[in-house]
Amino acid sequence: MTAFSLNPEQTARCDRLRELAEERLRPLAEAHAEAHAETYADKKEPGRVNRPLTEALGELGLLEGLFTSGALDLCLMRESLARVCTEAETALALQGLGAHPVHAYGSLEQREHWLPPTRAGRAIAAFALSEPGAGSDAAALALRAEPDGSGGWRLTGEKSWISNAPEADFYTVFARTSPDAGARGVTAFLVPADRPGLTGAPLDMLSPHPIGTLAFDGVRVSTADVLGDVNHGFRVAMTTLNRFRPSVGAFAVGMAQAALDATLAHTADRDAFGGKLKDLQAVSHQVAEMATRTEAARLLVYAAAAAYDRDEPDIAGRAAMAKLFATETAQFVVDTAVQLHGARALRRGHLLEHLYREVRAPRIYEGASEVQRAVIAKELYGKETPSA
Ligand code: COS
Repeated sequence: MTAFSLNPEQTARCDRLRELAEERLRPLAEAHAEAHAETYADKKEPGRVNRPLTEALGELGLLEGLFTSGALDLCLMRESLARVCTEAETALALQGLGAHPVHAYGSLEQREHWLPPTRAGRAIAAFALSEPGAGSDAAALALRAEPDGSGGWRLTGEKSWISNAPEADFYTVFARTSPDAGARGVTAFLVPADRPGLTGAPLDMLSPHPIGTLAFDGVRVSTADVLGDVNHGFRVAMTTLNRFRPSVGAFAVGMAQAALDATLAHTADRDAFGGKLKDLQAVSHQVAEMATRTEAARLLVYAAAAAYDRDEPDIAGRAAMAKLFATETAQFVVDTAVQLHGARALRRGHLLEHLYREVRAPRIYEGASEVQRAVIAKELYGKETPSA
């Protein structure tokens, strides 16, 4: 293992993924955007699940990779796709986030029923943790799971900002089975979308991301629907996030790299003040800064993912550092890229206009930057305090 460069086989796989994204996936993302073109007018059509795109990810074997690859390979997949097609990247990631709890904690029946269609891209998965009153403070979640008198429960309450809702085919739902028990009173359930009493609505967000609310009106679940153990669902949520947080960083690195590539091309080509833009030190130093920070973020992401694959003890903190640094870096890089391009970058449909909208949410979802700092600090102070 080198610290840290990819081997030729990994580099070739990333190149191939970018080609596939270019040839097979981006046209499907563009066709979907075209079909929902009102999104770009003032009609504000919310983002919708792109089923043909998800099925293509299945046909290309990329969804299979979600369940067979290590965390580093997952990062390489997400970074490569993000450089070319953020919609494909996100569709892939959401299948992973929603289905990982089933893969890691599901019974044989649950896995056999749901994982093959999820891998094929025919069943859409979603991870339902956040609530109107519990976002960063996930242990405060209040969706009630009340005993139904026959060994099962009835779910009552709301979830919000759930990616792929309300169109997903199944949800990994975190509900409160023990009142007043905080993180120790949460249970994870696999809830098929067609359960009576489950409804939802799409939300219109800054970027065309499929996301919505869910309402549970006495939805019945049984012991066969539990993922893991009763009252141990918080662990299911946290370990899923440990796996995915470095890869959110990889998504951010992919977007930063795409913005950097566009900026290199533009500043080398654009005439200004009797030369090219890149001849201005104010410009070239900004580009150097963008490249340096992107590379630092990439290394932190790869290192956190490799630590996860080696099952090292301080995974939560390293995953948090990777996600924090990469998402904040991508925001800086994309914003600087917009600045160096000028007005053209803000035109609807420009790559950077798209990235500018896409880059904001990852600083919030799967644990806001403030939560990542809290996780890092907790781990630092939990360790033996060094003597002064
Ligand atoms: N990995 C494994 N286990 C973890 C963990 C992690 N990253 N974080 C917490 N846990 C475990 C703890 O070990 C503890 O277990 P025990 O009860 O067995 O001791 C339990 O979970 C509760 O931990 P803690 O008391 O630290 O929980 P808090 O209520 O303080 O919450 C944070 C911790 C803030 C880190 C958590 O609420 C969080 O991650 N919030 C953000 C949620 C999020 O990402 N939402 C977005 C959803 S996806 S879009």
